[in-house]
Amino acid sequence: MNKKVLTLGLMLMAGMGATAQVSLVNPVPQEVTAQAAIFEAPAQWTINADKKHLTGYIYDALMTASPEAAKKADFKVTLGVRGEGKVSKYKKNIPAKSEGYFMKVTDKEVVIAGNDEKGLYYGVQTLLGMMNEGKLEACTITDWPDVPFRGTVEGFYGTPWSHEARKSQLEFYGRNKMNVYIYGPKDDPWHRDKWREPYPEVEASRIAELVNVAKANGVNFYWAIHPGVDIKWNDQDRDYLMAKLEVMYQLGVRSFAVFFDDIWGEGAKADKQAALLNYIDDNFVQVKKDVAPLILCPTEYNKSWANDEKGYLRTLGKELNKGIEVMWTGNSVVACIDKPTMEWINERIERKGYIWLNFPVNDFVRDHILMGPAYGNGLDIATDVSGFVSNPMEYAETSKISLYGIADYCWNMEAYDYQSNWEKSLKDILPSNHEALRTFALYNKDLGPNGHGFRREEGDELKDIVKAALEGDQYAVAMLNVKCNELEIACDILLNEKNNPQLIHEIRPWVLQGKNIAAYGRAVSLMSMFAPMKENNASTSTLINFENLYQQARSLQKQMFDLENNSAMRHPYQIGTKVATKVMLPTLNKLFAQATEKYNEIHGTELNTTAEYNPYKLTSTVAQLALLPIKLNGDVIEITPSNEVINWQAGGELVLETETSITFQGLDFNFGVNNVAQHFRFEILVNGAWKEIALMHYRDTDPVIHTGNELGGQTATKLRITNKSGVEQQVYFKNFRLIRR
Ligand code: LOG
Repeated sequence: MNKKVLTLGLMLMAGMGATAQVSLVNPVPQEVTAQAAIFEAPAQWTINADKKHLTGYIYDALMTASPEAAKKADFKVTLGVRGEGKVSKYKKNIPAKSEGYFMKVTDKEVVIAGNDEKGLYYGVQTLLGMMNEGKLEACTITDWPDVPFRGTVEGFYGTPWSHEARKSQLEFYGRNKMNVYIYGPKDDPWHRDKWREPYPEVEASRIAELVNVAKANGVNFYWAIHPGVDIKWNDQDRDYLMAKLEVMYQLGVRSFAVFFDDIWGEGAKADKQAALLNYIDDNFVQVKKDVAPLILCPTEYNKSWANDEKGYLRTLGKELNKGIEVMWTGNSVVACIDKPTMEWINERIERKGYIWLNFPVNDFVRDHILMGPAYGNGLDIATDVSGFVSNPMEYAETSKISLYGIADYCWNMEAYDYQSNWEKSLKDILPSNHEALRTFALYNKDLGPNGHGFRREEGDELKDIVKAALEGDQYAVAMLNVKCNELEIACDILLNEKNNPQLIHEIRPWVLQGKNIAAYGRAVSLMSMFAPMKENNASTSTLINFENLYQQARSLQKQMFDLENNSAMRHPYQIGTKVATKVMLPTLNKLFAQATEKYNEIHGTELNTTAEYNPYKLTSTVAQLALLPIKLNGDVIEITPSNEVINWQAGGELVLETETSITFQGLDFNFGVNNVAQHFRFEILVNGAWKEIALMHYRDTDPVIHTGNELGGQTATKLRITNKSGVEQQVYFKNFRLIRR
């Protein structure tokens, strides 16, 4: 008996919306012929397939449509892989492409014919995606992926994803036809700092489980090791590394990566890295036979850090065994990828680069959450890359918005339409309230100023209203008021949304800030309407008059500030909970100032017109430090940390300036390196003259740098830190805290 019948329990959902069913599928299939005939998905199906397809992950995926089986059904679902009798009729229709499939849907039957097993699996996913609303559409589909390896690298700094989050990701990748998940969270100790040690039992069993969940979703689970911080190029460390890989192999892992990013010194040598990788390839990958080609993340992983004279990349290109993949983040750490990017790197590494896209990762802008579309990568690079993976946020569920786009982009690049993909993604992630999610996400796309200079569009749809409102058009001001009302409605709906609790948990701090901004916007737009009026209705019984609205707006400015600095709410490493920073909030701040000025003019009052205020300014001749934002947390002035290695040139300086002089209480900062204080000079500007203050470490083993008692009580307007060593210093910029009195 190779027939099985299965019931589809999706009838309840029938009748929703008239969207063409094929258009629900993500990624967008390559070739579709649809007859525009939409019909109810039948309740029961007979499966017509070779026996081997009646168990296993493909069959299980199909069964997720309905766990119930029925005895009889006229509707037939034929499944098969090229070469099997059941699909021999369709031999010519099957695309000769890895992971490709042909599919036919009529009101009598469905045929899915894969070019290989994975193709069959993806055909099933297309069927499930199409049926999402209980209907099917008559069509034929010929489909295959453009990029052979597509997925994610969990490669960010910060809290690693939870076990539950990872399982949910893997399921999401299967549904969206991504086939790679690289496990490499920077803050998993056994990935980086304790790379020589095996995982403790609980962690080990979780990895073993993830390997299985990955398999069940057609995903390759790669485990990455990050030994570069302290590796010695000797046999002992090589053996440690091989032993660790073996332990991981025993847990079921069959795909491996070795990362050398964000390090310097001994570990960063190209010839040594190549020799190690080749050794692993020759003595592990090739010997085991069931292990995927190795992936290397190099130390010079982007063009801005590549030193052509020293030839690091060309050494890798020449010396690394041919099958080994080399990762690349583009022209800089955070960059979009285009044709020239790929031509530049591919020539040097003598193979196609494997893209590590640093989007939507937010570990360098932890005050922002990124909910915008994935756009800006060239649509013509499918044949120039060997793989394409995205580094997401530590907010796994929220990252799915952008990942939905990455999946589509990698599968069918030329047809990728990021806007329509984004609209679809919101429905996929929160079907019950996607409009509220969309409204909120509109204000959470840009990253704000950041050390990598990477920005995103946000608020383009507001540009006309904003321009008119700032020119005094009252209708436009009223429209801004409406937009703020919508934002508030969206935030309130989301706070009480029950269908995706993980998503709501992740975005909650920003939703609360969104409510503040919405209320602020309503107050400011009314201020703008009331300001030109001669009468200040203060004497009437209503509270709605300019001065009360002004007080309300002031209060909301403070509430926003308080929320930003609320230690229960903000990220422990970086102050701030920023929403709508690109267009809406700056516009409201300008309107606030305009309206208050106008009111002062008419009424002779002296209300403070400054809406947002940062009395601190950072400048630096060290390029990587120049753009780091400054935050004030009570009496603590902090410079936002950077994750990368800072190449601090000889004589390079960092200057912090304050608008009015401040009296210091203390200062400490951490460059992540022991005994490095001796290479830096710290000075403060007192009465127009620089005054040096000694720096020290409390212990040889503690990288934190302190200033001792000398600084306390001094008053200055500027401070600067200079590399006085005469040579470039490589340091981290882990934190910087100045405490004022
Ligand atoms: C790290 C990565 C981090 C990302 C964004 C790579 C290859 N490495 O600057 O772990 O999440 O940038 O901050 C990186 O991108 N270093």
